[in-house]
Amino acid sequence: MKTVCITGCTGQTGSYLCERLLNDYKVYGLMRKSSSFNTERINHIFNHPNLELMYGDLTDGSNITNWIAKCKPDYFFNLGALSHVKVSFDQPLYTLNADAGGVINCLEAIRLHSPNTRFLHAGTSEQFGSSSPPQSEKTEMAPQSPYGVSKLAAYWLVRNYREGYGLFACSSISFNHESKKRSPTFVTGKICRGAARIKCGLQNELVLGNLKAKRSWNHVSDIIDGMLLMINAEKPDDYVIGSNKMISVEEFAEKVFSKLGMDWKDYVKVSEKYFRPNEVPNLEPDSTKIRTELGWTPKYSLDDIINEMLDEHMRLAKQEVLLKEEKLDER
Ligand code: NAP
Ligand code: G4F
Repeated sequence: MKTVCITGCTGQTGSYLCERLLNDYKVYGLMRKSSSFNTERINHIFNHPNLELMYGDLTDGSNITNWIAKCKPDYFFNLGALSHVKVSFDQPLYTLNADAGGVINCLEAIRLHSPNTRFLHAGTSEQFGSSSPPQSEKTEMAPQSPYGVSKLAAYWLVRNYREGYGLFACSSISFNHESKKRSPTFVTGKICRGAARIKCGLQNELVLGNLKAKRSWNHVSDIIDGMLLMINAEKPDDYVIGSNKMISVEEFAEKVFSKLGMDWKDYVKVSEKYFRPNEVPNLEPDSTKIRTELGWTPKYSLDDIINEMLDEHMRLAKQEVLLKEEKLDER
């Protein structure tokens, strides 16, 4: 049976990828030690015989080296990262260490201990920063945050190791991807959760930051399809992955609230607290290269994504209401 290493397996994308591969591959997942449970997204597969989890951190080179030397995987997906753009301004050096230094740790370990491993790094549209949309592989990269800068460094490191050492190493340049497992610390999750809780009487307002920024929101399953095509391609290369047209945060909120029969303007407030020192105004993918060279065909529309996220957050909000009522009954 072929083997796969996945960093970030407790995260949104990593958990979907584990689930997708488990029946056909032996999957080794790297998870961080945390003071409370951080396996919520993989609890349903936690005891699967093909899943082996190990504690680790991308910033710990010896830990990554030992892991790769032991597993010698056929495939390696580096999905672990400090992935929150605003938090990267608060923790710039940690972000550089984890999101760029962590990639050096992976690439060096592969070069020295498992040179036949195929390596995919999760790059991001944040690398394009202030460049005009639509963005393709040829667009100038002008990142606007410690996160974007770190991911751009990682992207160049991957290219260096591919060209210098002949490793099969590639970077996906993925646009925003969402799902029912998206953390509500990101704006789509925050809006869907907030609207559902307002609908169920659990909160009165939703406080957001910059409503004018535009993003292309895609489904995580489509992005994973692209990653799998890339890592199985004849030769390693970097590809933009993303398909949906960009819309603003404001338009996203309007769609979500109207699906629940509400007017967003009655509930959404804006606070400086959620603004970033630099903003990335417009991100929209030109994914011609991956469509024509690898036959990538995305399946999810923005409406599909919002419906899935809202269903989940309505389910959670209703559960919360029931729990509250039970507590009242106990008194
Ligand atoms: P996510 O939900 O935030 O998951 C990030 C994962 O990385 C979590 O499992 C987290 O562990 C782990 N992690 C964080 N710091 C780590 C470290 N120092 N060492 C090891 N693991 C660490 O992110 P996602 O949405 O799944 O994104 C997956 C990858 O794609 C990330 O690299 C992200 O930067 C990139 N990306 C995401 C998007 C998007 O829109 N989702 C777009 C482009 C690129 P805990 O569970 O313990 O926190
Ligand atoms: O949901 P966001 O935090 O995602 P952002 O910054 O686009 O980053 C995500 O996508 C990247 C790909 O382009 C990934 F690489 C990265 O890991 C992450 O998954 O913010 C989206 C937009 C921003 O312009 C932000 O300023 O929404 C705006 N926003 C407005 N109010 C907010 C809020 N963002 C958050 N998180 N919270 C707010 O209250």
